Amino acid sequence: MCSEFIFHFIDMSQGTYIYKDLDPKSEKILSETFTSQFRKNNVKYEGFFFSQTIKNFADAIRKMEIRDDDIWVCTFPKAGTTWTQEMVWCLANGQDHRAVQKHINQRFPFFEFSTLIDFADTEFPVPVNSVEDVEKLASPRFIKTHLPFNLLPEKLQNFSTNAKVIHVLRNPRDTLISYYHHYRTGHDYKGSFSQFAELFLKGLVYFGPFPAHLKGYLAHEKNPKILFLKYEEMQKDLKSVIHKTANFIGKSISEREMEKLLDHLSFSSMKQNPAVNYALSLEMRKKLNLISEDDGHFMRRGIVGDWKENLNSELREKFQKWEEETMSGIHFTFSA
Ligand code: PPS
Repeated sequence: MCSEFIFHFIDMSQGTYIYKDLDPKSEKILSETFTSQFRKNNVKYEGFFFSQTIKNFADAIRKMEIRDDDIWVCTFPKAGTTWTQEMVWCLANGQDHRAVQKHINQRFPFFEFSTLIDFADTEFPVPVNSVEDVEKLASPRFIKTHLPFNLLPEKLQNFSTNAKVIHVLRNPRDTLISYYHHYRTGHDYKGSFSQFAELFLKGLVYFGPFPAHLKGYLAHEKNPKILFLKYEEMQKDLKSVIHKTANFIGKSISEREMEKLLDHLSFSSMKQNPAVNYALSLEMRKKLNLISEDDGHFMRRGIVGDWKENLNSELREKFQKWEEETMSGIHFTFSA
């Protein structure tokens, strides 16, 4: 079965939260707006927000063997992960490879998927151990992860193999908007946008806090085994990003292939491509009444600066303060 189906069967019921040191307002938002029988007991683990299920996998993840020909795409959620996965896979395998039509989750699986939700009690056809599944993949492996740097396999963290890591960044304001829609359509979140923004700023969304996630990777900016890309840069000059990425993974691309790839990776093509647009997942969720008929698309707007239309003056102020407080030491800018 196509692993896209993993999202289909998540049901709603009350969960409890054991996140330590949670302020009452956040506790209330979390317990009232973000509940599911598979999401009981969220925790702060090594500084990051997770379902408690992370604890069942963290050791295996830490000790995992890394292969020299692995390619890892590591991102904070909604940074342009799928876009980058498709670019990398096509560069590595060629766009004419017949497997390009397979779902991206099969070609480039989501490593820690099983840490997000507790599948133990379900009868649903979901990957019960996505970590083990990835460990068993044939080489070369293409692996997607949202894990913060300090929770990656140790051999990736210490760069002791020739595996390649590609990290993609997106400005936090657009990330927030995109993540809010993802939570609504994929995580059964029932709260308002402003409540979600509150959780995001406090780092109470999966893989948050955003600044710590960013800093964990940026600390290795000078390491030649890790390539940093920016969503904004991909929007502005995808051709240069493709060249840079091809170079990083040791591939070349002809002008003809480049034209084809640019077309394949355009927002309009990807929005229509069932291998990457997650449309089946959303359709199924609509049929099961988990989300409403008009609830959107995974390939939603695909623009830079969406926040300008979505953050009111109060939230802009909050964001500005938060950015100054949490990211002022970072020399990195999100503009292309
Ligand atoms: S996830 O769930 O973390 O894997 O999501 P991720 O793939 O990182 O991010 C989804 C956002 O990326 C946008 N996207 C694109 N933008 C421009 N061009 C292309 N080809 C493209 N492909 C994906 C997608 O629309 C989501 O952003 P928003 O802002 O929600 O539209």
